[in-house]
Amino acid sequence: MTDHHCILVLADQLDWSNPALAEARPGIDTIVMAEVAEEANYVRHNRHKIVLLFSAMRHFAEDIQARGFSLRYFYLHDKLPSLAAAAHQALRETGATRLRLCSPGEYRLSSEMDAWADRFGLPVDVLEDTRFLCSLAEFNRWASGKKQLRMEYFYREMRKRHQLLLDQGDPVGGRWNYDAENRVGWRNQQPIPPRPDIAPDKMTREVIEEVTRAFPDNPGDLSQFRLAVTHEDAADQFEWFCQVALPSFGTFQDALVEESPWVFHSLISMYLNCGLLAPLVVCQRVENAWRDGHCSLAAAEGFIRQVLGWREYVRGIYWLHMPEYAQRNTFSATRPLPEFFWTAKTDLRCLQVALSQSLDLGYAHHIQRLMVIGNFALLAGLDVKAVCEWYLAVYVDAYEWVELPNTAGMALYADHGTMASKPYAASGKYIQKQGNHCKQCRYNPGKVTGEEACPYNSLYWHFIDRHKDVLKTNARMGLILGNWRKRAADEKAAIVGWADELLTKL
Ligand code: FAD
Ligand code: DLZ
Repeated sequence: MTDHHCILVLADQLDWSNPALAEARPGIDTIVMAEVAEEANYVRHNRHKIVLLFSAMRHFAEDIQARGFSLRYFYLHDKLPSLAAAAHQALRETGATRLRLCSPGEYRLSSEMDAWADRFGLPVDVLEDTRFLCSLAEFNRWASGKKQLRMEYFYREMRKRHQLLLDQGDPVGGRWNYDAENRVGWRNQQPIPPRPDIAPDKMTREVIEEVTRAFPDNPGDLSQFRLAVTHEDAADQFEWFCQVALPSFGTFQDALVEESPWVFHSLISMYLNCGLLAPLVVCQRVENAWRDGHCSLAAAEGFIRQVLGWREYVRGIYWLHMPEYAQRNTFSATRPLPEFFWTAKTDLRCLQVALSQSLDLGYAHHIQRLMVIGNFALLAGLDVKAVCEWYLAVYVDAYEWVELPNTAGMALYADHGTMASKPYAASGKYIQKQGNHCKQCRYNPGKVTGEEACPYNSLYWHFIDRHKDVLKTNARMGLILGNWRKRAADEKAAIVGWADELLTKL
């Protein structure tokens, strides 16, 4: 008799290229999916993320059955506590001789799974996740022997390997990177098109009701839930981006905008990260948009660099350095997370906008995450683990493999430069330059001390002053440290004293 296997599919592995599914045998194997409390509660997840995953799982489950597979689906109300409990129960019910699954995206789960074979008393095959464009072995090979890793060089290799934006092996247009053209600040230059709405279908409406009941204290305003939950709808959303927003994506990639949470961004990270979209497909589609004359090279290259470069790079860094990476804290930052991270009640306009949309929608674009919220956390010396946990909880696209290097590494410089060549610390002037929040704010980005002064300004100098010994080892910080050193002692004392007062009030 043929051996019968159970194939466990996690909520962020919802595609047929999932290696465990690719080998599944209809009529023989049982596919197992489970909505479980442990995964929903390991941080206070945004309800948008829970609805997205549960509804996408239920829609994918329909597809699985339509293709003739047996399915064991555990609903939240079945009250299976954990993925291990669900897998174990499915193995017992079906009498399967083996469990197979694609390796998970978080170290926490991956190390737990090491004990599953003993616990279940049968073989457990954890297959390499082949849904990325760079395998972990390839990344490790690229990283090996290098004193310092930089995304830009990795990205060039990836462009060559996947034949993207190349002209006979050279970068099209003669340059690898058009970032310098993608930093225009927002001054209401053009209308921002409204996003096409996806009305939740019956299945999603049921999930919304269940999640509202089961997670009453989690962030997320579900009356605003408009995410795609199927491959088809995610592809339509991405196509809308390519046709309507992509031409302006590059130019305003770093813009901070009062009127729109999304600006011209693609809004696809949540789909890429759970399997509703595939990274190579979106890169190729964007390259074709450029080749068809639909967008500038700066827009196409800017987009492809994010997906082919940054997304793959952060994953490589995560698995290269875990579990030690999660313990790093360059600046020994331990200040507790202020309550307003969970309420958005702050009179700093840029921070209030970024926090409230993060809590309500589970979305903020890169510059809001990095230069508004992350920058504030860096300057204020907020506890690295607490900040990382907040990011993991709040965003619909957050899984530790991508969240941790971005938050601890890029935003907080807690990894001492593994991700970023210098801390992304900035004063209120940067925020003013990039957008129009300051006009609505009670603070003045031109002032450094006093009740009207933008808090980012004195906090910025406080950060430079308190970490000057660490920062002076970084050549890129030399100019700014020199400027600070040259200032009069009483002026420095006034700025540091004012920032101290602000920090005490936090
Ligand atoms: P776009 O701006 O349209 O970019 C296109 C795509 O590029 C994104 O969908 C994403 O897949 C990819 N991308 C862009 N930048 C990055 C990056 N730095 N790392 C990885 N992929 C990238 N992204 C996540 O997917 N999950 C997270 O948990 C996450 N946490 C972050 C935390 C911090 C502190 C920072 C600074 C960034 C974080 N990012 C994270 C990266 C980035 O902010 C989001 O991918 C992006 O904002 C998602 O919106 P979008 O789809 O509209 O992206
Ligand atoms: C994030 C999440 C949530 C909220 N719920 C589930 C779940 O009920 N079942 C499941 O299989 N996966 C869930 N996930 C995604 C997992 O946490 C994810 O697979 C790991 O974080 C690894 O990336």
